[in-house]
Amino acid sequence: KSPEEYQELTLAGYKSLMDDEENVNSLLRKYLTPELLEEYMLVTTSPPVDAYLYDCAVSGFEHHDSSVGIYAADPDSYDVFAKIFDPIIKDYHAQQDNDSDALQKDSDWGNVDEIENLDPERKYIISARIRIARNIEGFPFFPKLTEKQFIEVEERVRAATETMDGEHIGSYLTLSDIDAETQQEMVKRHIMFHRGDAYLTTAGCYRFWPTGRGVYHNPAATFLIWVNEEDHLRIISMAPCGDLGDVYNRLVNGLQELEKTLTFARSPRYGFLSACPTNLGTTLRASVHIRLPLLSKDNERLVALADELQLQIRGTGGEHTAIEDGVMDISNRRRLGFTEFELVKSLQDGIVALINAEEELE
Ligand code: ADP
Ligand code: CIR
Repeated sequence: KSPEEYQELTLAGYKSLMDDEENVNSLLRKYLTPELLEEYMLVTTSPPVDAYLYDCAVSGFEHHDSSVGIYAADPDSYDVFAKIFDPIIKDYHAQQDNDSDALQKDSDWGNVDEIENLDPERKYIISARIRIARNIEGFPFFPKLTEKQFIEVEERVRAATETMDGEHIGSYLTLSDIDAETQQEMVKRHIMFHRGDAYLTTAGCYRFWPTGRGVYHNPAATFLIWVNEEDHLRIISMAPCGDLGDVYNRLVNGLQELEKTLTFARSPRYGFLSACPTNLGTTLRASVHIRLPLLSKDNERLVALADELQLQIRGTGGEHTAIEDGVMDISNRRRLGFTEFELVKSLQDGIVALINAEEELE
């Protein structure tokens, strides 16, 4: 697309977003002023990526119901379009105004032994999971990854998994080798990601599908790496019970192995870089699949409690899915401004509080 075409698309996208009086909640709409639009419309990130603001904001321009509405097309997007990304990041992660210092602390996995089994009697928790996002330094993020780069990223991850040891030993499956039925079944078992999130579709996440996509996992499917979903890597540890300590330990060890061969994009201000501003910082989402039948009867109270505890409730199949059979996905909402340990501990404390509230109703 020529600069003129970009300009036209940007102006039209912005107009349709601002003219929509019914959907006024996205952070993009909140912070993208006409002045910023004017300033950034024809600016690009460094070559050879040359991402425009439009490449970042197209999803929010099209989906007015977005909560955020913007992705970074490459690491440079966060600097080049700082005046739009920075307020969005601070708003989402509830960070105080601070224009010079780091918003993210150094990585700190803390004392793994302080993270425990949250439901030894297996009354409430069906499974626990922690995932982090990583992007390999020197590559753009999904909106601007070329077909060749999708393959290169896959190759690098595949090579990095070859030295995995112990319970992390597994195999890599490239998506084009998985038939549709098996893939569906893997999605249902939370082993594989699916294609189809509308926000990601518009942002260009599924270009060249299934090229370069795949999953590495051990036979028990308790340690997994998703390759080229929303980020280059999603490193995941899971357990079919409430043993968050076990999950945490396995994640930390698996990551350390990968760090021996891969260098991940990190910024002094925002911590580890991810395509979505909501994942910056630690990039960590710790969740449990949990049934709280009594608390769930009073949804307003449950939501208020979750808000107070800085927890987010998602559906059984993940973000933008429905709660099935009472199984909620409850996780830490914040990812930036805290250490990895602090966030996992906050999820642990929050889940203990929710279980106590459930038991009070019994
Ligand atoms: P992400 O976790 O990467 O932000 P999603 O919300 O889409 O993205 O979740 C990804 C997958 O992980 C979905 O299949 C979801 O059901 C699964 N999942 C999330 N939390 C748990 C959990 N505690 N136990 C099992 N599966 C989970
Ligand atoms: C949106 O803006 O709604 C989507 N791009 C998804 C944002 C990430 N989700 C979230 O709120 N944690």
